[in-house]
Amino acid sequence: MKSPTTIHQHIIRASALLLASGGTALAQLNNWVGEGGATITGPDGLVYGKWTDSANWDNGDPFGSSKDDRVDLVSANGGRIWMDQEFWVTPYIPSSKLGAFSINGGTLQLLDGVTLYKTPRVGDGATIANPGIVTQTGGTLYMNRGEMRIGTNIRLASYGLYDISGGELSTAGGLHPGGNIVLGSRFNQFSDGPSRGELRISGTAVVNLAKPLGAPAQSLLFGAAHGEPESSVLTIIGSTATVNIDSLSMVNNYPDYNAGLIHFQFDQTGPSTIHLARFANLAQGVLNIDYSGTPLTTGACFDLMIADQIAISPSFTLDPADAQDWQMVKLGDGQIGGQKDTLRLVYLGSNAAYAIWTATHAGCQKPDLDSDNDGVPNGVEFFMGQTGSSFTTTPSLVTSAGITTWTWPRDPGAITNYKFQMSGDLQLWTDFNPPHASINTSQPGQVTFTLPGNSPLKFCRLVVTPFQ
Ligand SMILES: [Ca+2]
Repeated sequence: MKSPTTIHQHIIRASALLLASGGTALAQLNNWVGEGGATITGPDGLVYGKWTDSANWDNGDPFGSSKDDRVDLVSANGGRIWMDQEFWVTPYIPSSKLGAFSINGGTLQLLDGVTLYKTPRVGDGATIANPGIVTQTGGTLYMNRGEMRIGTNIRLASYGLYDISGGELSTAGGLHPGGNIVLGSRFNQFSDGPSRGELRISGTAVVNLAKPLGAPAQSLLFGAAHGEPESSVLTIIGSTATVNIDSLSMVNNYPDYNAGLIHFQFDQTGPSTIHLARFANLAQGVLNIDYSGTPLTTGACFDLMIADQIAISPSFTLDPADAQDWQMVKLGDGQIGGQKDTLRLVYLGSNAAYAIWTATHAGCQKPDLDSDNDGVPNGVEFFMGQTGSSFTTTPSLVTSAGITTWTWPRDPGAITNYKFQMSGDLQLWTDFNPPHASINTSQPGQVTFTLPGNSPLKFCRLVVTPFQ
């Protein structure tokens, strides 16, 4: 008998963030505090018109009573406006600076907080019925040193939304790079009742949050919250936004509260991945997934975050309803300065064990592919308990006392269907399905196939099908 070949086949349907540098930039910052003219020329060499320049506003009265202000790209000053007042978008305060606010073009540079770390606020003291909302469809809003609070609860109730579907929200550029954003408050829990602070990113939006120059050390923080609907929320919709965040922290000092919600809504084109220059600390909070695309197969993956370091605590969890279909997998060494870490979402489908295996070891590939190009399909490597990232040696036939056997290592935890097949011509195959007298599974870590003696069949193979 010709020695059978060891065909082992699986058959399946079968930016660098821009930071001001050193003392030179800070000296420039200080110079801006006292500016009171109608225009200033920034260190970027560009001229900014002061925000009271009525030509820059749709109603010419940003302090007025319309509470519906809008900044557009205008010819004057190249469409650039700087603001030396506090930027409060909330209908709560009778003498409020702004109500609902939209930016559709041009550049709005917030200057407050240069030395005092003042706080641009969205929705402070507002309610669901009368929220504070910033809508950005274009243009650029440069935050600055200081802290933008969306839905802060210094007042009893708060309801704030920064909804950006186009243009750029940045703490990384402009005149004063280096602020931070808080959803809710980092000092207080959300009060009972419908309080909410949300940063919603969709469309072609670009969000660039740089490393803060002052405290706190994270560029995006989630305040203590109770979860939907009273929560601190980051929503990422679709796959076409750009999200670059230096650092993100979901942790608070209130054990009875979570640290908010990250909400991804996407279809088969995937989510916009959050890229973090430094770290994501996911100590508390909830990950909520809304998938609305075409049906997925076991092991389909989506990368939600890529960072220098991602830390996930057990108290950061998938929404219970999502956990039936999805699981989080973290890749990387978890070290600052090491390889990048990835927070990956994997669709469990009909075989959660294979899904997690391929998300971890095989680039989310299907079982019939060969992620490490060593000739052993992913499904077989999964069966063997291999990592799929190094050359895998497959077993040879052993003949003893006239009996030929083929023994495969098997991961007892690798739930999968398998069978042996033999053929005389590599065309027609005869199945040997377990349980079968020729297949010995008495050892949990291996499977031995005893080839039939005096068989005209010359070839054999192992077929692994983790899912149909
Ligand atoms: Ca392989």
